[in-house]
Amino acid sequence: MNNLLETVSHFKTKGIVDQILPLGTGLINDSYKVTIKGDNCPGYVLQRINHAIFQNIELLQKNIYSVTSFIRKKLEQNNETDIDRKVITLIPAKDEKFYFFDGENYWRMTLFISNATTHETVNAAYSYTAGVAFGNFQAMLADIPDKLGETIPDFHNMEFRLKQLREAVAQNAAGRLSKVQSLIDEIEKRAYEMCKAERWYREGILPKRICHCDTKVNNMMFDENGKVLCVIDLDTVMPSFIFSDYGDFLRTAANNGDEDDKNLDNVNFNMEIFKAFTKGYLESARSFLLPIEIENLPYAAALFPYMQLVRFLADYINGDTYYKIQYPEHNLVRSRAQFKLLQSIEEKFPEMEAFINACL
Ligand code: GN1
Ligand code: MG
Repeated sequence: MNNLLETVSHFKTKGIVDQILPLGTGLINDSYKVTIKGDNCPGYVLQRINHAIFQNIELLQKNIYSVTSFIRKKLEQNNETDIDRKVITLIPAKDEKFYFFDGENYWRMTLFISNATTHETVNAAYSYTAGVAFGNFQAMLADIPDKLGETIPDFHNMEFRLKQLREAVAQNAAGRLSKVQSLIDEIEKRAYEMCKAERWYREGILPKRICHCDTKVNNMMFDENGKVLCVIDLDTVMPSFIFSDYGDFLRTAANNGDEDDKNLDNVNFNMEIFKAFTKGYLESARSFLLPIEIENLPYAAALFPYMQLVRFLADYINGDTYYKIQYPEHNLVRSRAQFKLLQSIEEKFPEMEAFINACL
């Protein structure tokens, strides 16, 4: 706590720190809740930014500032109340920067969002509101004047992720290749089809828009009545295909099992969640979506478990250098669970297409 306390002292916080405790289950950054004595202040979130992964902290924090200040302005224009719970508030450091570098680590602080919860699983009603919220998030950012950079270049570029996997396979750094050959064959069988968004982008028929790019269900804050307050974890907000946000939410929320479920019988695609989320998303995003975007929502639902499979498996083959793991085979278990989810989604394609058509 002493070092953390020292770190906090470099930011323009108010009040006297009471406690600093670990927060959340993210696989990339380390987060802490900073509570303040008395009850005038909701407290803060302190985060150590993983700068092996986010290599341009200046750009990262500039993106987040652009996005949060733009959303805040829109909320103010709409006369919304309780704005500090509906958008993230960055706390500047004493030198006015939105991060602090201690010579080794980069840190940032935001206002804690009080009386809000995140969920690892959601029911259909929550998924519907989440769909509306992500559609709104994209719609709100449609006319942002600032040009956002890619905080992780090629983050959701499927061709690039496959290239990384193939490089990992060629190097076989951890000697794990023989264990995963059948998964690699399954990946390669689907590779051409899964890269179609990149091809359409080059042909000029599929646009990039500002997306969140990490719409895991636990990156959304709900209030006490199950209403969505805001979207958190804005590190990856950048130009991408809308498939990113639609697909990654379903990957996590519509999985009956866990992302890293060891029991593959648990892992199945939940059509009730799919329907509720899709209905909400189309209601708020339909006005700006192109036909090619709408028609390919089922593809998006398959693309994200596929991409996550490729990323987890590459990390496993590389010897676990990217994602935090809890046990040695964790990335392999994650990979298998993503593959099972992908298979379950593939079986449901016709049903998904029929539902989307019925919504229109
Ligand atoms: C990471 O930070 P977190 O845990 O919400 C990852 C996502 C993956 C996800 C898999 C910057 O998200 O892209 O989908 O893990 N974020 C980054 O759980 O790589
Ligand atoms: Mg997260």
